[in-house]
Amino acid sequence: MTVTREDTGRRAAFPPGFVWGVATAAYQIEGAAAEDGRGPSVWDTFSRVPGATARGESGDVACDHYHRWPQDLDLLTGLGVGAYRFSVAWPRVLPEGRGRVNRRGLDFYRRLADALRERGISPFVTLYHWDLPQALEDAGGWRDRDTALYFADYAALVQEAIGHTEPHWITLNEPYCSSIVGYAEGRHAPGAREGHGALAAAHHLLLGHGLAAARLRERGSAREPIGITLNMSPAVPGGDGPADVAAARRLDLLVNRQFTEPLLAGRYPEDLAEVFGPISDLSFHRDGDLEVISAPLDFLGVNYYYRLHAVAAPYAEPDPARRAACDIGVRTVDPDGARTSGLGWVVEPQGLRDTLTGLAARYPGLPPVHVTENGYGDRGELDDQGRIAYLGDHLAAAAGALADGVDVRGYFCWSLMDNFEWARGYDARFGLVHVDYATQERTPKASYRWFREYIREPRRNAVS
Ligand code: IFM
Repeated sequence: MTVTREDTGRRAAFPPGFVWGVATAAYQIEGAAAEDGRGPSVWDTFSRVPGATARGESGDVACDHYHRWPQDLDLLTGLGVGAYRFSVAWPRVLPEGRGRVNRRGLDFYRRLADALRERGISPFVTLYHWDLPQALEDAGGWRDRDTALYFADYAALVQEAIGHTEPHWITLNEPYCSSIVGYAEGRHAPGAREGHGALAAAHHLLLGHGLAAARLRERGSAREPIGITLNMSPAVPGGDGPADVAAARRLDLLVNRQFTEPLLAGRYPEDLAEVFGPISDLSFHRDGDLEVISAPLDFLGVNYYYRLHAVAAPYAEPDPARRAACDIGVRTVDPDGARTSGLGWVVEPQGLRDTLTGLAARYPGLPPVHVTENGYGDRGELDDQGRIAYLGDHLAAAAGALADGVDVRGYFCWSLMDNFEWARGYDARFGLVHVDYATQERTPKASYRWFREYIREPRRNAVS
């Protein structure tokens, strides 16, 4: 069945009660990096490493949301969203990651969550969007099992402070990035290029999710749904031969199944040892971990941006024992004539529908799904027709998945406003609202107005 933007890509294609929202993350918008007792995170450290981020940029000031949040909440109200996904900065509430609590940090998030509720906007709270307290990284970071235990303590602390606002809890954002991109590719904090360490990080992030989810469930009310957000990128062969098919399968393992199999099926992927055996004995897997990790979720968050087209390639490191975990004999290619975003990312809306229907097919009993991120990057045009086309086509794809029977409950556009795009710095912009970083002036783009119209409830005819 082909679903076009015209036939299902309208508000009417989504059921009553569908959640419409926008998303942000603490380090990307807050700024105030050294204020009110916040401790340093791995991103504060990493962004100071020469060459680590474009133009040496950091989240020191970002969108200054820490001071301007009431104005940013006005933008949410003006947009008409029913939900706002933001993240809590672990080092703002626990400057050393554990032990000493920074009440001023907790107060900030309490004020924010209370104000959202007062405006009739549901908080979707991500507990970890990559800003590990530096003190914990110094002690081993996510390579170390204890970090998962500290994460659960931190989650319980945040729940005490804002659980009364009945948020949806998202334990982790994109553990693929915080493990493989951070500990294997080194493109993100903490900038490591490791084999075993990155795989241990991936596992300990999942364990941290499971431990935190159990604590939240133990102490929270039934009105605080608990989930996790994964970045899903279908890996498809970029060529015809069996070697490319095998390459796509390895990439699917690295990016997707490494996380979905333990979480949603309570098992490790069948090819995990085959692909990663040369760099790790996987000794960080302990008895009982899978039960913790696979405890039922109230929802799954899916972030979708693009598909990956994989072809077989030589390993970068000939000695298997010295390979980084991302060195799996795969190269990605862009399909000929591909449509691309303003940042050159391949645009394939069908990949969102395939992701959602593929999850439902592979995992019977899949929990309800929220698309917790989807968005378009460019250099900051105010008349951002490329973003409008991207969002419209991906909403049609989400509607297509609904038509296929997938229980999709919500859609969050990334992002409310332009922000610090990690290693790419401020030049790459994903916002519905433009931010002038020199003045901090916010200007809604054409896509802001378009999204507002798109999600608006159909008006009732006042004359009966
Ligand atoms: O900006 C990021 C976000 O932090 C995580 N998901 C992808 C976005 C765009 O790259």
